[in-house]
Amino acid sequence: MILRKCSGCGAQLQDTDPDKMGFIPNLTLESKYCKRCFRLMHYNELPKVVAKSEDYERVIDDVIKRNGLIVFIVDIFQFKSTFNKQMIDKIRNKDVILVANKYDTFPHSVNISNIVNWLSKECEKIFFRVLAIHIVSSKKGHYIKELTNTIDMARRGRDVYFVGCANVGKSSLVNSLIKNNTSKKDDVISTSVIPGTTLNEIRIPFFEDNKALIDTPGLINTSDVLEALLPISYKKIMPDNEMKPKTFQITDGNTLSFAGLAFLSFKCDDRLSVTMYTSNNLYIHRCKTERLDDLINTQLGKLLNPPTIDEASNIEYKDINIKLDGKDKKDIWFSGFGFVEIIGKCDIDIKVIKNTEVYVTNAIIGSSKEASR
Ligand SMILES: Nc1nc2c(ncn2[C@@H]2O[C@H](COP(=O)(O)OP(=O)(O)OP(=O)(O)O)[C@@H](O)[C@H]2O)c(=O)[nH]1
Ligand SMILES: [Mg+2]
Repeated sequence: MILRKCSGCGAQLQDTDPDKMGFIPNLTLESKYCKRCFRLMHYNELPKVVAKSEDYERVIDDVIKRNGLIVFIVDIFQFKSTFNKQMIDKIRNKDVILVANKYDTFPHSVNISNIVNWLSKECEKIFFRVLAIHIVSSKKGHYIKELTNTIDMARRGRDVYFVGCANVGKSSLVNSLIKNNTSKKDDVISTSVIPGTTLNEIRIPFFEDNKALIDTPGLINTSDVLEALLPISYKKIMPDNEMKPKTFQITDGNTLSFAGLAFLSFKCDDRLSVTMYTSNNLYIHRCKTERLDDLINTQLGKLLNPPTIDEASNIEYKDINIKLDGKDKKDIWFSGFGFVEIIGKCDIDIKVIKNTEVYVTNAIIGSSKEASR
């Protein structure tokens, strides 16, 4: 029996069961990728077999027993839902570099040091001590060199483990580090929009002392709007280039919606400035609150898409209320599809797809519009 792991997803290669992970029709000593990863890489076919919570738990529990440097990756666009407390508690006592990935999705005018300060305050709030904070784009290669230098300094003869929630870009980051530091031009590890693409630990010898970059399966976030939708909608929701924020002057009785994912109905005495940060592919709608029920009844799955008509039939919403005192600029984050920056005192009734976590923070973008790249 040949014991080999797929270089794309880490699953044990096997040629007996096409429905199980790691399947390849003819397993030989030269086999590198399972059929799933081969089809993903060459035909962009989305994976049907995905990692489960047990895969993440098994690997992370093993990783924390080892003496490695941890690179903890969050998605800057989904900071609040991917800065996961459960995971942080596991890695608290390790040497950790915090990496906020997908910087290319943020407006280019945002000052990078303001974001680093904001991230460092979020770490302080929960007493999470990290060696360094980096902001990168794995996709565009932004600031990968700076991260490589920090890893080199902090590693001290150890392996480097890449951990984080599913879909934050762990595998993309490992690919980017390899491409930036070797002659390789193509991705080594499989990546996709489907949470749970990496199935097992993947060890890639990388350093001169034969130590490795080690990719791991992500923690699947069940409080994410993606859980309520089908892959057809993922690409509309996940920004793939620089977000173009949309600012509205809002008065009492106005509603703003992120397609059919969330509806924010404002009550306020004075005019508010509201800026929506989300994928450019997501339709933003403004209407009078009194028209909202009618709009949802007639347009959900049509103008208000995602959800698609098929998805809409299974979707449930929840209602929440948020009051802002208007003293500071605030962000309201929606796990999966972005955030809204609000300046002004208001009371907001929010109708949002049930799986979505909603968080309020001080504004991440801050007041500076100074260009930094
Ligand atoms: N815009 C943008 N997209 C990115 C970036 N990095 C990763 N992505 C995309 O995010 C999605 C998830 O990337 P992966 O690298 O598969 O994420 P992962 O953390 O390894 O996910 P799992 O293996 O499921 O845990 C893919 O569609 C990537 O193309 C980035 O820097 N910018
Ligand atoms: Mg992965």
